Amino acid sequence: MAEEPERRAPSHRYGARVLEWDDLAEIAREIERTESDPEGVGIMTRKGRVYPVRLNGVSLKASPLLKQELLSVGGDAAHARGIADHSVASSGVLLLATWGQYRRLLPKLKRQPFGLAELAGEVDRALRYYVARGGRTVPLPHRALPLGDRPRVMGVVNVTPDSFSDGGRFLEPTAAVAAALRLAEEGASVLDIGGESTRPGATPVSPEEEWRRVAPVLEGLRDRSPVPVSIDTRHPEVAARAIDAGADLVNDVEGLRSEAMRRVVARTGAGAVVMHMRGTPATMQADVEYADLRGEVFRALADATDAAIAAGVAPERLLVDPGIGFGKSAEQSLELLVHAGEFRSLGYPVVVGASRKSFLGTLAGSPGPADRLEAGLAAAVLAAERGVALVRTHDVGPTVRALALVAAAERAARRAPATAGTLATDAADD
Ligand code: HH2
Repeated sequence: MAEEPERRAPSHRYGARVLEWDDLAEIAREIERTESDPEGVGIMTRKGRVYPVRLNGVSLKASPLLKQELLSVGGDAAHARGIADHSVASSGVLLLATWGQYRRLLPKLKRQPFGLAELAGEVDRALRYYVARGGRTVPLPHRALPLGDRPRVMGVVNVTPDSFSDGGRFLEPTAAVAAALRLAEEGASVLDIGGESTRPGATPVSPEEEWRRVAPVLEGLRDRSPVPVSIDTRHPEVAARAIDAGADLVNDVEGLRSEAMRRVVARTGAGAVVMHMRGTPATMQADVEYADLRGEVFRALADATDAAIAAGVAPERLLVDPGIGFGKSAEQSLELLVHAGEFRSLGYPVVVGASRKSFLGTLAGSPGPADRLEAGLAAAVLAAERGVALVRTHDVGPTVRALALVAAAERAARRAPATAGTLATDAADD
């Protein structure tokens, strides 16, 4: 008779458990629980997480030096194989280092040639912006917008006959004003009013017609909205009149690419959501090929915000948005959503609009916009977890309730460790 194999439960003598953390405070608290030396908590916290930083176009001369310097502080850097045999002129580089290793690397790089000093400044800023948490207030012409204290919601009201999810519902101004005020009551921190559909292939609307649609709604909200109002427009003349009529933000799906739009925003002191879109709503789905989707969107947003600042727009009034669904396939929209946190490296609050969009239908199997609430809530939670400051949605009440859980989880993660003093991230003593 065959012998029964011996059955033994696996050993859990040490309770080996892989920990999940994100926030430095969380790492410090876990290290404290080992009853480690308080000084060690600070030192080890800075070793508790690797921050991968992606760079483009690092020269043949700079790449090996960068790798060598990073290896010397205990990190590493990936670059093109062709750097070694000089078959390429430049390379994309991926830096892999802990906070402490960056703090030792960056001063060294600042003394190096071949553009490494400038590169160090950029890496330093990206890291600081990425880890920066906490609330701030965006100054706006009529009302201020608090952001960053918790994930907040931008409620959408489209005063159009043809918007993809709410077209025709709010063409009557009193209905639109009532709907917007209801969204504010449900917890929206901004109301986004649009008079032109920008869904793929939508018929463009003249600025006159767009203004005819939105003017009475803005007028109705001017003294009644408890929260800032944003005008969703690509037309500078509509933006200027809207700000005069009480709007605080310009939500421009063309990312302030028009010089006239940049001038309007600069002159009025309005805030601006700079969204990424290649081409126009009529043409954007014709070419959805990207060699490096996130890299290209990042570069375009960096260029657009730089141009806005050069035109006189105050950086603290800018927000950025990767433009989900605008010239992107369903998979590309998903990629931008799950990596939305990377855009925080630009230093501006990140906005994401996924609500009811077709990629949710494609990926979650919900055919019509009306069936996409649950997938939209999941998208909002994914975005908020990644540090997106403002989620644009048609479904305000449910989204506010879903994001309250994300806010509670964040508060718990950021609870200060007992040895808070040791967390001064600039100390270079690891
Ligand atoms: N999406 C739409 C419109 N404006 N603005 C920002 N910043 N981000 C977005 O993702 C975004 C946006 C499209 O949605 P909707 O307004 O509901 O539809 P339509 O363009 O058909 O009116």
